[in-house]
Amino acid sequence: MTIETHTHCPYCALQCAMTLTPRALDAASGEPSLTVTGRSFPTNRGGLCKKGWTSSTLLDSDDRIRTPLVRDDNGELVPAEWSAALDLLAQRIRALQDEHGRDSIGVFGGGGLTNEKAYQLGKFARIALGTSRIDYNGRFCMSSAAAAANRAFGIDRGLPFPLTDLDAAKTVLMLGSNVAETMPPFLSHLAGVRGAGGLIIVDPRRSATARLTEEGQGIHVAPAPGTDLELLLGLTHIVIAERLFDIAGLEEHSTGFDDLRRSVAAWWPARVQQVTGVPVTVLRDVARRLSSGEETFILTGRGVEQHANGTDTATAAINLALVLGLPTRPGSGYGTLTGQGNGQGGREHGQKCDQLPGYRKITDPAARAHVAGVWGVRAEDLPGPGLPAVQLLASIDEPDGIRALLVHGSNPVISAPDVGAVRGRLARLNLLVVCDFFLSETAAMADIVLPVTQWAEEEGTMTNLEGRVIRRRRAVDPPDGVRSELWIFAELARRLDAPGRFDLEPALVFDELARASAGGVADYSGLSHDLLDDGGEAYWPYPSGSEGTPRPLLDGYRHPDGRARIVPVSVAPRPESTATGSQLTLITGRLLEHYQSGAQTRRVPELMAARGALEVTLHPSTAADRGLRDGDHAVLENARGTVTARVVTSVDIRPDTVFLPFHFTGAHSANLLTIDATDPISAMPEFKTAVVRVRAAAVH
Ligand SMILES: Nc1nc2c(c(=O)[nH]1)N[C@H]1C(S)=C(S)[C@@H](COP(=O)(O)OP(=O)(O)OC[C@H]3O[C@@H](n4cnc5c(=O)[nH]c(N)nc54)[C@H](O)[C@@H]3O)O[C@H]1N2
Ligand SMILES: Nc1nc2c(c(=O)[nH]1)N[C@H]1C(S)=C(S)[C@@H](COP(=O)(O)OP(=O)(O)OC[C@H]3O[C@@H](n4cnc5c(=O)[nH]c(N)nc54)[C@H](O)[C@@H]3O)O[C@H]1N2
Ligand code: SF4
Ligand SMILES: [Mo]
Repeated sequence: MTIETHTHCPYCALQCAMTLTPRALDAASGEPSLTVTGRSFPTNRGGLCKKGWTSSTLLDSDDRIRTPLVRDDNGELVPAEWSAALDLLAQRIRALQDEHGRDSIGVFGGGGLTNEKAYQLGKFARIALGTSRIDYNGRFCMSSAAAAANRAFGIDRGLPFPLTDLDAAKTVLMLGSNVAETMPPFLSHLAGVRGAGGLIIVDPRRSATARLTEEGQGIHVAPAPGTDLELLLGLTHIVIAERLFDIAGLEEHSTGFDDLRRSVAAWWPARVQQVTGVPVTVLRDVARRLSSGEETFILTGRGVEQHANGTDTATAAINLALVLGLPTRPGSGYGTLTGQGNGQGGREHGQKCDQLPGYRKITDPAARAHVAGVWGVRAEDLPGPGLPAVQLLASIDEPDGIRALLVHGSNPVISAPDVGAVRGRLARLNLLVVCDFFLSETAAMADIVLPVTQWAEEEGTMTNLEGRVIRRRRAVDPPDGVRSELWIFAELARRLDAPGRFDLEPALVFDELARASAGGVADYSGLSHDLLDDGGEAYWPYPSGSEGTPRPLLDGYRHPDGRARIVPVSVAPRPESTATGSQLTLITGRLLEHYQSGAQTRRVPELMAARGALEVTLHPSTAADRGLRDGDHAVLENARGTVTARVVTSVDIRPDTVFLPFHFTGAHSANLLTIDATDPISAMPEFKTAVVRVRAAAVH
């Protein structure tokens, strides 16, 4: 009898449902030991993308680390026994704590960790290490959208509605999202709106998603990179000036409209056209479509959020949605598309530097008392807020900064902004520890590397982009020599004489997480592995005794008075002046075949065969000006770094703009060029734009 396991994809937040079926491993053929098939589920409807189809390859990969590695006196990483590696690690942590204090140990988590691991990591940092210095890669991903939603709605659930609500949409405005490459099965939910001619994609590139608007299926709006805030202020100006909205409803459900009206007054259409390059006629057309009163959605992605003004831009999108009444209108909505597999759950359970489980604030005395009670410690012994990711990494060079970093589920040597500087800093740490399945670029720099289980080798839960909590299931035994992260936390906690429990069983950790979250914004207290195994629809908030909440905003906003906050925002100077003369604006993003830093997908032969090397996209005229043709090599440079890439010319990009994906390594890392300036509210880095010069590379 074949035993099938019903689980979900290891990669992105769509968390497509899949079935894993064992097959005899034929070492010679190199075929994976599990076959993957798409499974019917409301989000992916049986579909998977290339990354999902090939995901099981990595379970059997020769590149897997199967024993702890410790750097020896010659600077080489050499295999070690688990007990020896953990003893050494605990001893080195204690020595650094004795000399430099508890905040000298930093922790860097990931939005791909299960809820159980993310929760336990936050607890481990606060009560086993006693450090405030924990943050995670979600700071690079969701922080601006989260900050804007919390401020406006009092709750941050990426999509506050099930994806299937999109099926009946008549108009969808998507800003800075390329779902055709980043979540391909998502497209089934756009079929209806395309049929209605109402898909509006805002992207400076004619991306694969922007091309879905062709042949009367919608509009592609291509503003100058980094001008979405002005665009949104302009659209709001038109909606207000042309009275395309219901003012009584707006004033009943929100506060701050008068300030908003004043703040958009100066963004008349001609001025917006001048700044963004989007014609006045298009602005008016978009504003009127959004105001039709039919099923209408506004969605944002990283293209508008990953800027030093990302929170304000997301806020401007929310303000437009509020003026139009979308968040509380049944059949319509506002949302952001969460990115990493557990990007939603990963931001709720305490790996953020300012947060305790249940999306509680670490500065709130009641939250501290509740969580300390669950953990069995005194509230006064919990550390206070720490530093967000970019500042955490920068603190390595500061006298009272971190001396050690424990990395769980991220590869910042590729994915952090200004990685040239990050690489230097990590090399200056006294102790770098990385838990991973592979020797990622960050693991390769570590003093201690601990090999962990992969997705199909462990139980747990993930919270997808809709706020739906789903089960990750174990389908195969892990290889000898690797351990679960929950086991590593427990073993280290014991060696560090930590208070509190560190359970090994994911179901028990989940039960504790549920208790810790009770009464918080992200309340999971009514959930358990058993309940999820029964296949119910489980959207948080799911307080004990309730049924879950697929559409939390239809019950009213989560501020005490039940009203949304309209926060007027304005345009501020950019961290780096706009490209002038022969300079170009670099924009960065993703390719269908690769996931994030590429630590996983660069190890899948099929994906590498499809996309094996870095390519820079240039407009043909821009290339010609520099004597470049398709297939040539170009050098991109600025004060921070130099990147070489093969040239691909395309009319899908503006002549003043170039595009690089950030999935590649060494001199092909786009983040050698990005700036570490951050948003003042969310601490999100300016990943999406940088000023570069481009020239032909010397002959090869
Ligand atoms: N294949 C693949 N899929 C993924 C991932 C992956 O690495 N690979 N990662 C997952 C994760 S963690 C995330 S966060 C999501 C991200 O998913 P998306 O947000 O869809 O991904 P990006 O490609 O980063 O950015 C989207 C678009 O923003 C555009 N853009 C750049 N600058 C600007 C700008 O100034 N304004 C506007 N309006 N648009 C701009 C880019 O041209 C790009 O097409 O994808 C998830 N899915
Ligand atoms: N220029 C530019 N830079 C960007 C972006 C961009 O658009 N442009 N996007 C940003 C965004 S949105 C994101 S989300 C980040 C992501 O970038 P990273 O944080 O680097 O994410 P990954 O590449 O997914 O790294 C995950 C690492 O952890 C390992 N891993 C996976 N699961 C687990 C687990 O359960 N436990 C442990 N211990 N390890 C695990 C993987 O093998 C991999 O090495 O990149 C950001 N960087
Ligand atoms: S869209 Fe995302 S979840 Fe679905 S198969 Fe692809 S990577 Fe996996
Ligand atoms: Mo992300």
